[in-house]
Amino acid sequence: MKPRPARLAPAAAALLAGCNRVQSALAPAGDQAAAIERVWDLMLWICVPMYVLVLAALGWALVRRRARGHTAEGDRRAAMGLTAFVVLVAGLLTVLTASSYIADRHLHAAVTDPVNVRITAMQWWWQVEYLDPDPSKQFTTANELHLPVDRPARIELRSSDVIHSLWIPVLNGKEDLIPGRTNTIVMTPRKTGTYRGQCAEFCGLQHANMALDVQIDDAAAFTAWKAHQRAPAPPPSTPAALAGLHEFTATACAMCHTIDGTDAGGITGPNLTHLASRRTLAAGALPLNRGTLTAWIAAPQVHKPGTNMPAVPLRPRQLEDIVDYLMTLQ
Ligand code: HEC
Ligand SMILES: [Cu+2]
Repeated sequence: MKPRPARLAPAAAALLAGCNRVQSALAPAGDQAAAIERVWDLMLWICVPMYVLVLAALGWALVRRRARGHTAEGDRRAAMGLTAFVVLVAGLLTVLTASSYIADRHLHAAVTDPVNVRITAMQWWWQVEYLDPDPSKQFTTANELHLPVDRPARIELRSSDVIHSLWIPVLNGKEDLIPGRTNTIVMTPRKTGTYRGQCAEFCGLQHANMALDVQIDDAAAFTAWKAHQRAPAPPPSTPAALAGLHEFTATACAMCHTIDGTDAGGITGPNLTHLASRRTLAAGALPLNRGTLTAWIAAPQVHKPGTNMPAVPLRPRQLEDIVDYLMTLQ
């Protein structure tokens, strides 16, 4: 995978994402997106020649009109030509309708042994829960979706505030997340790699900064990732990190964020248990590193104006310690 253009403005990064194939419906990495792409290809290859044909006929008609007046023989041929054209159009429309129907069957085909995930959209980030019949094996992360290759994923979609839409173009089409409703979408990845999804339904001020980092791994890497995410946060190992954990739980942070294995149990913000293992911060608004993390906590409204995370007043020392601690949350 090519390195991500970390310093570009998010809108430009999103645009480029379409070109470097991490977020392109024309570079499918899964069965459902491939079925959609087949319809797209067919439409292109039918509609482009038809368009050219119609324009050619129009040009021909314009020239002919001046060349000759109309005769009975000419009228008969025109009627025959027109009838043939109507039959052709009806036939091609039937092909397009049938292909769209077949693609739809692919998108909604039953799957066996799926990975079960629940994605809840919030203004303006994604909560991602990995479901398991055994509750002790469930865990929650945010703004990243990891899936194993060659195994279907059944994703339950919910919203906690307004209507959002999940779109991971390399895996499937769009599906709305609607408050008070549960939708589901199935994705069967076929190619490992790093991809990108994006909210595709205008949902307020930071709608454009509502991206989802998508990672398709082989089965072994996925299992290892899952086992790691299920584990509680590693205990702080340096005095600064220990102080950071204390500041985190003593200030407002813990009211909104959960860190498993600590007293922090807030649920209005993303789960931070393994924050440092993510690639991005605040739903793709920033790449994740020490500098951006510090900047984000110091002034979230500067980096994502309107975000539901307030700036919590912290002394420089407190901020440093909290960042020290959060960076240990691998
Ligand atoms: C009133 C609730 C609230 C408080 C208090 C709060 N946050 Fe947040 N935090 C949020 C929300 C909501 C988001 C998601 C913002 C977004 O992406 O739009 C967030 C995002 C984050 C993220 C990015 C997480 C990710 O998955 O990318 C970090 C890190 C973070 N907060 C750390 C902190 C720290 C440290 C404090 C204390 C100094 C704190 N927060 C205080 C609500 C809060
Ligand atoms: Cu949204």
